[in-house]
Amino acid sequence: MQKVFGYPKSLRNILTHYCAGCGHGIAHRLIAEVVDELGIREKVIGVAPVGCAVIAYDYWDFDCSEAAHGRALAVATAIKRVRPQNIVFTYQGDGDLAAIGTNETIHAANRGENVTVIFINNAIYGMTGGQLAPTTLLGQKTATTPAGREAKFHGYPLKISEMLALLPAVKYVERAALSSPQEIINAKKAVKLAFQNQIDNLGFSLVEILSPCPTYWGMSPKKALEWMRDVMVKEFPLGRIK
Ligand SMILES: Cc1ncc(C[n+]2csc(CCOP(=O)(O)OP(=O)(O)O)c2C)c(N)n1
Ligand code: SF4
Repeated sequence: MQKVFGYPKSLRNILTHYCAGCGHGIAHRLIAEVVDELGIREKVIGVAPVGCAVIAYDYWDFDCSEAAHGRALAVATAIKRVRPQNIVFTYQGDGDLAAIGTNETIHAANRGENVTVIFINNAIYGMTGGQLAPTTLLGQKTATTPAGREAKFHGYPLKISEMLALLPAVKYVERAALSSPQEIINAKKAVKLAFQNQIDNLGFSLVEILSPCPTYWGMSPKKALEWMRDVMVKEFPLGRIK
């Protein structure tokens, strides 16, 4: 019988620590599938973030490093410059990439480092208890904005992808979502292109992936998918930005 579906070699078959309905596990799998399909498992080096994905390296079956909060792109820059033959990517949440790591993110992008960035935007700090993130939506209730985010006090949701797309050294930016099977297929295509660009030496590529956090959105997994589709994508429109 022809085999039509299998477990990615780059993903370990172990129990997940993520909450029910969390998007991190889906995003991990997409990366594992892409690494397998591109045949780069022996060359790839992932840089894991802080946040709920801090132990992403427990799930991926290829080489990984860890980085302190927000420093993933500094670590990735160093690895890629010392070992240009490797394929280097960072996997970062919005707190990691767009708050504490804003400096590293902007300057690595501005230098056009030939690395791949997978940016998981769940509009909240997951690991530390659901505080406001730069990407939290206006009106969204979090542990630190119990009455909802207000522009006057907390600023507007930060659109990192649109900001980075303005930089001349940035090659590719796309926003995808894990809100439906079709969107997950689109997200995988974007992740694959972001890795292929690095293989082709084209420079900095970033894929932002909107990802559900049912736990700190205070929603069921099903409602979280609906909220992404009906509300979140209006603030963060999907598609290729650059
Ligand atoms: C330098 C530093 N400051 C603060 C923290 C605490 N901390 C750990 S995870 C986290 C938030 C992570 O949120 P995000 O990046 O959005 O990832 P998520 O958990 O939502 O996937 C914070 C503030 C830390 N680990 N290191
Ligand atoms: S807290 Fe949110 S981001 Fe963290 S594992 Fe749970 S659902 Fe995922």
